[in-house]
Amino acid sequence: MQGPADNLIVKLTFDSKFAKMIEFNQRGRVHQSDDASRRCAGCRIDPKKTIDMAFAFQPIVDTNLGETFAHEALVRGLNGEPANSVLAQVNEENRYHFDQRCRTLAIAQAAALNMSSFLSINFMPNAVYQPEACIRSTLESAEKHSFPTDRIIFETVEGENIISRNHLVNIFRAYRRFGFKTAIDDFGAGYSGLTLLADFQPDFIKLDMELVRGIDSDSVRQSIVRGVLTMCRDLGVQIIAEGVETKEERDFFASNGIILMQGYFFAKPALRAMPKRTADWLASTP
Ligand SMILES: [Ca+2]
Repeated sequence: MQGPADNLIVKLTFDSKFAKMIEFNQRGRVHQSDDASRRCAGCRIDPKKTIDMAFAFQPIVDTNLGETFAHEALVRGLNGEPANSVLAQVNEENRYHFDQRCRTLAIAQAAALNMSSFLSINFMPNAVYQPEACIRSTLESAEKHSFPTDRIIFETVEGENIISRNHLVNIFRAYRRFGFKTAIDDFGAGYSGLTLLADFQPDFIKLDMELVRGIDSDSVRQSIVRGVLTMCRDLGVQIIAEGVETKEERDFFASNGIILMQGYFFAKPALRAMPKRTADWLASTP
């Protein structure tokens, strides 16, 4: 015998601006249920305490236009303490709630700043149990704060702790279906590499700063990055060079057709604020 939950399937509908998740049964639309039996592992974990946090925003610059393409939301303590002081408090008990709260708070703070660029949010793949279920609070926050979901980028690194690459690829695919943009972070470093790209082609890859640093005088790095650029053009993936700190690094990427850049050369992250353009940034504006 089937109960109401047995007939429940999740469908996605999209209005003009915001993705909305609506649950249907065979007779039509039903209210979203908070029935504990249908909640997955993450929702059932009761965090011992909420971690205090705020966000700093750092621009990703479109160097062709001289404009801010996106702001990456970087977690900080309430008074701007470094990310590590916050991340050190994350454990098995609170990881799901921390990841969820990172998303909703980043969206709320970006909306409060009237951010009109893309918003790039870092997420933890091992805090996502079921992509479709675990995205609900993100969608609700976007709607509540009138922040369009098609202006949100989800970036992550393929960490050593994730359950499996298939899990991460499934998350990315689900997020793409929801209309979000996707990015592989720290591309070229450690676990974030070619085989992940072979399984999923995101909208962006963020070149790890170890490949960026001093590239203007390093022929090996230049060769690697040119190869990545050729590959990404074939795959329709856009490159973001992160950790750009000097004019020479900026000039190398610009002359090789890499338009999107992030780093201290343009602006440092600003706590609860969108950084103003630096003199270097203005000087490199066309
Ligand atoms: Ca990142």
